[in-house]
Amino acid sequence: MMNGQWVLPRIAKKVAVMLTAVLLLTLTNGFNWNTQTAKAAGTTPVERYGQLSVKNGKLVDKSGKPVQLKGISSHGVQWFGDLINEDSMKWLRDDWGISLFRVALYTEEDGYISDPSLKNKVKEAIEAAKKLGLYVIIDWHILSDGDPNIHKNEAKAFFNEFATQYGHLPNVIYEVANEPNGNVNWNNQIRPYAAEVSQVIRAKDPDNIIIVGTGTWSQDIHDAADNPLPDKNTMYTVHFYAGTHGQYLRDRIDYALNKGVGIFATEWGTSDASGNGGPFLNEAKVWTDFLASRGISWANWSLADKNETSAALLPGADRKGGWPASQLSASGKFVKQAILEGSSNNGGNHGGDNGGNGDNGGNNGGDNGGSTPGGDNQGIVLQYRTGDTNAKDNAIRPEFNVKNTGTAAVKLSDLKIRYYYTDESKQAQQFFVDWAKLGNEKVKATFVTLPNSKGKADKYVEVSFTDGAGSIQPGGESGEIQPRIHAANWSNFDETNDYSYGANQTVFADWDHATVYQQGKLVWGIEP
Ligand code: IDC
Repeated sequence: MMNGQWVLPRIAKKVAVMLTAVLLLTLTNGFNWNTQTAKAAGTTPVERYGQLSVKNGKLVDKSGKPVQLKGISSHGVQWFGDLINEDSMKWLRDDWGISLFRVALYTEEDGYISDPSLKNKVKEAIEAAKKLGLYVIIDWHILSDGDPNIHKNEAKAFFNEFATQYGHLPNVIYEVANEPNGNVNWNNQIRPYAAEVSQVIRAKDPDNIIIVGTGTWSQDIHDAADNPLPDKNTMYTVHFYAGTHGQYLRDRIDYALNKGVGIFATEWGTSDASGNGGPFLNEAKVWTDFLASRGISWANWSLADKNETSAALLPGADRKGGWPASQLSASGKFVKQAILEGSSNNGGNHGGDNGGNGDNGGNNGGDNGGSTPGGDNQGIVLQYRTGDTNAKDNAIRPEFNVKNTGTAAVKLSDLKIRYYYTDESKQAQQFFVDWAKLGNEKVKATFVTLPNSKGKADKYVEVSFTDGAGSIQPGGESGEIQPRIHAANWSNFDETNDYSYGANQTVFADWDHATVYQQGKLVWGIEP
């Protein structure tokens, strides 16, 4: 039964994602943003903001005002270098409103270490950025070489050359280690490496921003926040992929901001962490809104026409800009709009002005003070479908499947799923499990009445798992869980006003209107 059923959900998921994309685009097309270009405004981003620095954990312009830079990252210059040129960057500035361009110089994977001539592409991008008045990130893109110390000597020589040649330009930003990963951590490997490379840069360039990658593919910003580098114009890298990383990582950002360190999202994608899957545009919107509210600068992955979700261009796109909508991927369209929305390229309205790192305005669901997220899971995905389409009968039948797209096994007993609804009955609630692949008896639930009802929710059912339920392996899933909820007196519900109800989602697909917690930390979904 399971096997037969899973084909359909996949197709349906694709359709659902496409519909979401269409809906999102339709909605955002209605927005009335100012599309004035840099040219029309008469100034370029670098003319407006000038020399950047870090003040109280914020990126600020020449006059000390917070600034949020937004733009795009190249893909690997060894593969998609032909998309990096003055024409394409000019187009991105004038049509997309970018203020920032990142050049990804892979060290390995046929990158700089084996082909040093690739640095000429970086120079070409810097020269173009200088002409166009764009900020440019020189990204030392370690990836398969998880420990930055492996190529430390090459890094020092490289940054010495670039700081000597370009350090006088206000355009330049150094990113000294894209994504440390594997058996490395901040205090033992990354920080010492960054201190040494920074010294080389600072000997030639006293003030331009240096951005340092953090552990676990630049997700361990809390470690950097606990022991930052002494250089005052240093910021720390957070990377996220909307299909993989959620609230726990936003909480880490707030933790770091509250400690007064500057965070820069030099790379993020609308896909999952593989660069493919999705696009997860709803989750991406939560992220871009969050970054805007905190005034955090970002570059999207990536300017490529590779056949993968995170690539902004469709295969065969023109190499020199001039891209019509028909050459943009769903991700590219979303990202272009996210850059244009509230873009600082419309004349002096700094996106970061409404940010603020001290007061989080309750956006993140409360206390992030002392608690860094402990778990290393990055990949819980909740899929949902409604088990019946009668929204006004006596049953609520939310069906779930939990996927683990992370790299570590996840104990089911560490997870809780919350499904939010309005309880018309005002009675005690009954919970049954009609079927669960992992064993009906291993699924438990409690009901919680919200102290203050929130629009479409005054109650939630919290589904949990017994110790005997076991673990979900990386790449694995729980399999279907089919619960049923009734009021004690079997009276009817009205599900049409329920926050977590998806009337049209009759086949499994990702669902962010129900939430998942791992050891009490929100790891999936959006609370009402
Ligand atoms: C991915 C590319 C993909 C390429 C792969 C390996 O999208 O085409 O095959 O690298 O080189 C990162 C990395 C970034 C990854 C990206 C998506 O910084 O190099 O690009 N990603 O996997 N960190 C998290 C995700």
